[in-house]
Amino acid sequence: MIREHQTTPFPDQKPGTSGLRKKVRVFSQPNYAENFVQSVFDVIEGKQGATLVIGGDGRFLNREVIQVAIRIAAAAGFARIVVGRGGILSTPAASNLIRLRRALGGLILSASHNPGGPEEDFGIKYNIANGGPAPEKITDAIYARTRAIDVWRAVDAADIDLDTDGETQVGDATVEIVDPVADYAALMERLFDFPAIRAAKLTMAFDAMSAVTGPYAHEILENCLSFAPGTVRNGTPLPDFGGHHPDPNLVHARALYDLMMGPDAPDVGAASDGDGDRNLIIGRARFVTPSDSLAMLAANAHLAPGYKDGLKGIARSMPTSAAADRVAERLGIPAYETPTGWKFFGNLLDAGLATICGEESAGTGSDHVREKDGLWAVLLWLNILAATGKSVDQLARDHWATYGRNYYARHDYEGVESDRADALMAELRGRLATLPGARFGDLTVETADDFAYTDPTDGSVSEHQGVRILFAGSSRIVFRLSGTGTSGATLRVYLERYEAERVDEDTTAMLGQIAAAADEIAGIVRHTGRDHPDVVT
Ligand code: VG1
Ligand code: CO
Repeated sequence: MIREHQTTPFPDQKPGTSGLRKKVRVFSQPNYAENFVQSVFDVIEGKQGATLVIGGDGRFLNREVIQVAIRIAAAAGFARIVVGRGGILSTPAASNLIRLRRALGGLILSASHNPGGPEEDFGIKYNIANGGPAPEKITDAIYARTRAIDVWRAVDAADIDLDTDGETQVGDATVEIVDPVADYAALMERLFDFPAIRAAKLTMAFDAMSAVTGPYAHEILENCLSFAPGTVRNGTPLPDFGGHHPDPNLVHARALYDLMMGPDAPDVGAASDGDGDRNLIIGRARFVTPSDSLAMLAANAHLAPGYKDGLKGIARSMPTSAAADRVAERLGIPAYETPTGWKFFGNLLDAGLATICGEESAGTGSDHVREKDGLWAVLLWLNILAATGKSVDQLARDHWATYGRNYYARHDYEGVESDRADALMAELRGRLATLPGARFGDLTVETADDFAYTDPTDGSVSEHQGVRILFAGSSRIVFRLSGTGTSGATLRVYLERYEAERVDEDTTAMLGQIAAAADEIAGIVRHTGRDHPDVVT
């Protein structure tokens, strides 16, 4: 039996860079999750008889929202609902499952790298049939629907057992509980040379950060690839990620960083985030920035079986450094520059224009799914190290000797009052026309603009995607506000400087002048009242 539940709209259900993210106490309000899930289903077509995939990163509220979503999906006409056992699916594994099962789409329950627990964050994201995040056209329609919704419908049924593989009926829908790891592990085994990785006998520390990649890493790294037991650390997903931020950067994966800089470092250090789509790569005494990692993976991808025929193109988000563009140029393939967020890569991948994509925020992936993929990046690194016999440090040095180096850092100012952050961006946008020709220390502004993107496949336009200041000599500053936070605003300032010859310098020193120029241009201290960033990555 389907029951109708009267409701009223919430005004704040606008999806951000990657789905709807809110504090758990916001999501726990009566009707809050129900309204959003129903709004998704009200907007998408073709539900009758279709398949839906549901899974999440195991954070606080995951199981409860899955039970609700199953009942609403069954009422909406889905015939089959495929759910990861225990409610677990990493974001890339969910993307793979959507494609494999020819599902209409999927609900991924995660707030990714944001912390979890009763006082922290939860999120819901809808992915479409290609396995990728819904494009803006759809997220805008979902938002519009959340503003008008007055009823949600659910099959009147009890919670189902999420922990036992097999099928259950909920109304007219069949709910299928599946192994969250098996299909994904099989895909990785097709793409990479597992025997060569085994034979290389590399040592590694992988920090799953008490988040979703634990079960995937245990199976793939320790069971399939024979890395020593204990290679995977923090390998059990916890609802509050052990009280940490599951964000694989130098601040939140500090223990891994310290290990890799110390005398007992293994060959490779790696980590992934809450939902398994980000990656951190650290060699022995060598941190690789995500922008460099994208370039190095693209330059060497042909060494892995899945990419032996080469790449069709490389795409990066606008704030990501231009290191990958130099690789594309040398390979004679196109380079694409998109707004921040994986949803902008989907069309390029579907159209066969790009094979590898990446973001400065530790996201790298390829056309094997339609999400960024943390373990995929780790495995591609391992495959390349095994095929070349080089260390991470050697590979990085050889890369810079060939291409030059893009020194790069991102400065985050977190929890800034929204009004003050908005004022900073508005003032900056107002000044853009006056900047070309202006000098800041040794730096001369060449161009300054507000990035707009026209999708080459469907012509859709996305404006106001970040302010770019380009200096003579290809140094660059980008300013934008985060679209994934749940309190206040986060100002992101991206600093970049290219050097063809001087490739072995200290990043902070190399970026000092550019950082000073960023404050002078945008008035960061004046607007935010902060004299240093909260996080530097
Ligand atoms: C951030 C990153 C962006 C990434 C997004 C989702 O967005 O900058 O590159 O795609 O998070 O990543 P924003 O709007 O806060 O800058 V994940 O791993 O949190 O889904
Ligand atoms: Co993520």
